[in-house]
Formats: sequence, C-alpha cells, structure tokens
Amino acid sequence: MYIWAMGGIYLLVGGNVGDRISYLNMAAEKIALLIGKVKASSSVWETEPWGFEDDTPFLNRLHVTDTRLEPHVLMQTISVIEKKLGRVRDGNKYVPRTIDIDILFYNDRVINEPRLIIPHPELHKRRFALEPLAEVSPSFIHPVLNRSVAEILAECDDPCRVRKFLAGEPETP
Ligand code: PH2
Ligand code: MG
Ligand code: MG
Repeated sequence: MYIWAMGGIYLLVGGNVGDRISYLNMAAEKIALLIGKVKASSSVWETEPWGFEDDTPFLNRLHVTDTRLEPHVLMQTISVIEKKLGRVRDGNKYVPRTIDIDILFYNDRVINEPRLIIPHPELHKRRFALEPLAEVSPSFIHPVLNRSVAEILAECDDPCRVRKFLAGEPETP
C-alpha cells in the first residue's frame, strides 16, 4: 500500500523536555532514514508552549520530505520514531514531551478521519507552526482554507511568542 508522492510532505517536529536540540537532530535523522529524503528545513524556532502552561519553551523545526509512505503508514512510522525518542503518552492532550512529529500537509491531500486529519486542523491557530512554514514555503496553498501560508500567518492572532533559536545558544533556558 505505497503511493508515490511528489514532495510537499510537511512535518513539524517539536519538544520541550531534555536536550531539546539533540532530540530535534535525532528526529531529523530518523525522518531521513525511515520516512524519506529531507528536501528543506526551517530554522530552529524557540516557541512559547501553546495550549498549556509550562516553564520550558519548545524548540520547533519544520521539514519538507519526499516519501513513498501512504498517509496511514506515515503516521505509524511517526509513532515508531516518537517512541524510539522517548515519547510517552499518558492520555492527556497537551503535556511536556521529548518529541512530537505532526503532519501539517501531505501535498494537497485532504483527509478527515477520527485519528488522521490532514491538513493539521489547528495549524492556522498556531504561530509556532506558521512561522517555520512561512520561512520555507510561504506560497504553499492550504488545500482547505485555500489561502497561502503567508496570508494565514498574517491573519493569525495567536499571542504566543516565537523567535529564531540561534546556533550555539545554551540549551538550558
Ligand atoms: N505542540 C503541542 C501543544 N503546544 N506548543 C509549542 N510551542 N510547540 C509545540 O510543538 C506544541 C505546543 C501539541 O502537540
Ligand atoms: Mg503536536
Ligand atoms: Mg502529534
């Protein structure tokens, strides 16, 4: 059940527990190994926790990949990578975590199933996703909202702060 997909698989990686940069780097390696070639990556962004309170900000980074994996297989592969990198799910929605990998876009596919929704349903509300997206692909058209990433970002009223995380910054905030 493999379908060749040309480019445009947008994965957002993030975490706020442990050595955040190392987790981002390990996630990028696993993505290249198990999912497909990474064609483009955003900067690393340091972002305020969205949707819950926590003292440790996230590091987030976007990757655009090619993959032969059909969306459901991609989702299973992502959970394997998250588990390998120490992700523990306790049933609560938003909790601190070492790593989370979300599918933002799968080309222009639209999928609405209870456990798999693409594009990511909250993308337009989250500055921590829109800023890295706009850095890499501002003119990508959201296939449900029919607007470009740059337009969606310009209209986003999320107050959570985000900033580029510079190479060499100390890990512990
Ligand atoms: N992920 C969440 C909830 N909140 N906040 C930030 N800044 N970055 C995230 O990746 C993030 C979040 C749910 O997965
Ligand atoms: Mg997430
Ligand atoms: Mg997730």
